[in-house]
Amino acid sequence: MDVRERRWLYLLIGVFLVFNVITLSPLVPWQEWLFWSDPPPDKRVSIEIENYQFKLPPQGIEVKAGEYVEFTAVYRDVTYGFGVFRPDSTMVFQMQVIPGYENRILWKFDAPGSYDVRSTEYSGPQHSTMVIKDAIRVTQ
Ligand SMILES: [Cu+2]
Repeated sequence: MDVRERRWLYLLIGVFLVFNVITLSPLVPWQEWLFWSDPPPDKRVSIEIENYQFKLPPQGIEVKAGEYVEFTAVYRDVTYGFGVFRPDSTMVFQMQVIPGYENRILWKFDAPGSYDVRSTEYSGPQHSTMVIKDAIRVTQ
């Protein structure tokens, strides 16, 4: 390897290391969530799906902005998606849910409002009906 090539290689390795140290560092003031963070959930919400029907908690889903919510989804027949959307149809988050497992996601809502739940994985001919408007209410 040529000396100039070796210098470039070392420079690139240095840039890679510095970039990763900075972006993974807890010293970065805007870094709220660290890769190794494992906060305990403030609230747990169980969701079941079978035969193209979401079974949400009967009392509805009401959470507070800023609290950690653990969504647990158990799907009984095929692979569905669990997606949460804002009223303007932009996605907040989604997870693919494998049937027969307890699929978990931890989320913190930043803004109060009403959120829709949709299946985000094509699951068959009734997939497009899998929408629940205003399924999650996030309060201040
Ligand atoms: Cu679907």
